[in-house]
Amino acid sequence: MHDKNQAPTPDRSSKDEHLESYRSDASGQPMTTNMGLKINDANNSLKAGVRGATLLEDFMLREKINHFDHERIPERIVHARGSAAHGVFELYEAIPEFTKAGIFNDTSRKTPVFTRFSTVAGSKGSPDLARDVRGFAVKFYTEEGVWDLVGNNMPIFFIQDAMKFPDLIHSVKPEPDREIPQAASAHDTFYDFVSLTPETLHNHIWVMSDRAIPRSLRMMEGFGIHTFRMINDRGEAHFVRFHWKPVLGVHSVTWDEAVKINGADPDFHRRDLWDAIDAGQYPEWELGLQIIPEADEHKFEFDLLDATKLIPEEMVPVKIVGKMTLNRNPDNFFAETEQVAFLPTHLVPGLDFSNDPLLQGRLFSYRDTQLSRLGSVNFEQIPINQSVTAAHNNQRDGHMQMQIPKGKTAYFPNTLGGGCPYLTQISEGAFESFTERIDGNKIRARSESFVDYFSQPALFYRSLKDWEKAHVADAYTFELGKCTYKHIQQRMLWMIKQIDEALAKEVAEGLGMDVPDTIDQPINQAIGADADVEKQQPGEKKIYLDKSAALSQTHLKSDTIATRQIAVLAADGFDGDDFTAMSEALKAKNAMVKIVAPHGGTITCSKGHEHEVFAAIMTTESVLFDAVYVPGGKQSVEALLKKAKYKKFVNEAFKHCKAIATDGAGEKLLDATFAGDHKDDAAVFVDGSPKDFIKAIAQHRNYDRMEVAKMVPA
Ligand code: HDE
Repeated sequence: MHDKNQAPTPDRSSKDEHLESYRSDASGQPMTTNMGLKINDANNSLKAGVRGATLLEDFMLREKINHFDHERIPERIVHARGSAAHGVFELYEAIPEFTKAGIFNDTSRKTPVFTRFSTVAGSKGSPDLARDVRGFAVKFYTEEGVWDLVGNNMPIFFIQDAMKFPDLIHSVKPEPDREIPQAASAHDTFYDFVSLTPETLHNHIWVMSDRAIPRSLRMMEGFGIHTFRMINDRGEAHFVRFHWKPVLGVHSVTWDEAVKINGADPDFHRRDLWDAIDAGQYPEWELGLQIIPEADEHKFEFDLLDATKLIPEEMVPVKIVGKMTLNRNPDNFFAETEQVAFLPTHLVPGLDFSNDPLLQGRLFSYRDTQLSRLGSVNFEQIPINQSVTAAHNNQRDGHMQMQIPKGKTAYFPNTLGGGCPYLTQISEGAFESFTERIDGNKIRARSESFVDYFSQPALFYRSLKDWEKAHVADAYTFELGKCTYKHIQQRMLWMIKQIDEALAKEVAEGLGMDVPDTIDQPINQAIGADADVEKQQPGEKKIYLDKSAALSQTHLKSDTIATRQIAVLAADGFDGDDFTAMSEALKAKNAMVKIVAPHGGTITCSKGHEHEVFAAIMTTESVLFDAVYVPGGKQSVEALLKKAKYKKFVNEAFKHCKAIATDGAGEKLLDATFAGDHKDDAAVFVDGSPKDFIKAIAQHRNYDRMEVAKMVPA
C-alpha cells in the first residue's frame, strides 16, 4: 500500500515498467475491506439470529454489494469489442529532415506502447469474426508525452466529414425498434444510408473484401488513414500517412469460416492474440510512412484531405522506419483494455494535424466521449492513460482527483507560486501548432475536390486477385440479400455498377434482380443546402492507375508458419513414428500442434507412449485450425472413421482451401470423405514430406482449390 498522503506516481526512471507501481497483487495478503479492515467471514451476512433477517448494519455486505452494483461503465459507442497488449516501438533510422519528434529521432529508444484492436459495430460481448472494420489504436508513451495513433485496418474511411459520423453509426448499429442485428452490417438501415451516400462506397468495398474478416489481429495491416503533418526543427512541414505492416503477412478467413467461428469460439481473435503473446510468439508490425512535401499537396487527382481516398503505394512509396512488438498481455482487462482512452489529440512536438474535416471532428469527439465512459475530466490520471512525462498545470479538482497538488496557486501568471508551473520555449521542446496560412470564406459546404466516389473503389476491385474478387461478389450478395427493401437493393446495384459492371451483374443474379440503368434523383445527399447540386454529382470514374499491387492482401505474404494451429486427427494406436517426424518438423517452425481425438484425456501411440489430447472431436471445429494432419495407424484411422464428425472436419478444411497431409492409413479418412475426389497437388499431401506441408501452410490457403471445393459434397 502506498502512503495515504502520497499520490501514487509512476516509476518514471523505468519507462518500460511505468505502470508497475500501480499493480496490486493479492498473493500472500489477507482479505480486507476497501479500508484495509481484515475480514474473517466473506460468506455470511450479519443477521438477527441465524434464521433471521439481514441487518442494515452490515457495512461489509453493503460495501461488497454496492461496489458490485457499480462495476460496469458505459461501453464505447463504437469499437466496444476490443483486445489489447503492451509492447515496444523501436526506430530503425532517424528522420530529422521530416520531424523533430523524439520517437522518430532516437534509435536507441524502446518506446513503450499499448495497442488495442477492436471491431466497430458490435457490443462489448459480440463475436470477434463479425464482417467489420477493425480498430488499430496505438498509444506511444514517448519521452515527450503520449502520442495516440488511432487508426483502422483499412486505409480509408466511410465518410468525408465528421458531421455524418452519427448517421453512419446509427445506420449500421442494430435497428432501433427491435435492436437487431448485433455486430452485422447486413440490414436495411445500413444499406439505406450507404446507397444514399456514395462517399461510403470505397470503405464499403473494403468491408466486402476479406480484409473485414482477418485470420488474426496479428495478421492485418493498420493505417492512420488521415493525412497528418510532420514538422522538423526548422519548422518545415511534410504531409504524412501512417501504415502498419504485419510481419506475419495479411491473411483472412473465408465468410463460411467466420460464421462458424463465431459459434465455435466467439473469442477467437482475443484468444489468438493472448495465446501468441503467452507463448512468446510476439506479434510485430513495421511502421511505414508515406511522406508528401507540402508543395505537392495539389499534385494528385484526389484531395489529400479526403479520408475516403488512399494514396496508392505506387504513387508514394511507404518508407519503413521502425517496428512495434507486442510482448506482454495486460494484467487486468478492465483496468487496462477497458479504461484505456485513445485521443487523436494526444500529440507530441514534431507531429500535427491536417485540415481533413473528418479528423477535425475527431479532435472534439474523443475527449468528450471519455467523460461519459470514464466519468471524469481526470481520466488521464488512470494508470494506463498516464504519460511517462510528468504533468503539471493549473487544472484542478473534479471527480476522482488522484493527485494532491501542493501550494497556494492554481493560476497563471503568479508570483506566489514562484511563477510555476512555468512556460517552455519551442526550442526547449514545447508543442507548437504548425503555422498555416488560411484564406477563405466561412462556409458550410463540401470541397468540390472531394466529389469523386467511384474511381478508388474501382481501383481497389481491379487490383484484387480472382479469388479475392469472388469473395467480394459473395459478400455483396449475402449482405444485400439480407435487405428487405427492393429500392435499397436497386440503388446499391446501381452503385456497384459504377465500380464494375460485371460485379454488379453477378450480385444482381444472386439477388434475382436486374441492374438498373439509372437512378431517379441526384445521388449525393451529402451536400450542404446551398451547394451547387450539379457540381456535387460524381462523374465517370477516373483511371489514374490500372492496378495497385499493394491493395491485394497477397502483397504482404510471409513464409512463416509460427503460431499456425495444426489439428492432428488421431486415436489410440496412431503411428508414433509418423507423428513424431511431422510434429517435430512443425514445432521446429513454431507451429502449434494439437491432437483432436475421439475423447479427451490422453491417447496412446503405436510406440506405447501417452499423448495429451488438446480437444475431443465433439468439443472443437475444423474452422479453428489452419491445417490438418492425419498420421497412419490402422487402429487409429478405423476409430476416426466411426465418428462422422471427422469426415466433416476434413471436408471443411478442404473446402476452406487449407493444407491437409496424411501418412499411411490416414489417407483412408480422405477416401471416406471425398470418395476419391480430393485432387489438389499443391496442398493435399498423401505420404508427403513435412517440408511440402509446411510450405503449403505458409501459403495460408490454396485458393486455386476454390472451384474444386465447391463440388465436394458438404
Ligand atoms: Fe473513432 N471514435 N470516430 N474513428 N475510433 C471512437 O472514442 C469518432 C474514426 C477509432 O480502442 C470513440 O474512446 C468520430 C476514424 C478507433 O479505444 C469516439 C469519428 C478512425 C477507436 C469516436 C470517428 C477511427 C475509435 C468511441 C468521425 C480511423 C477505438 C470510444 C469524425 C482513423 C479506440 C472512444 C479504442 C473510438 C469518434 C472516425 C478509429 C466516439 C466522431 C476515421 C480505433 O469518440
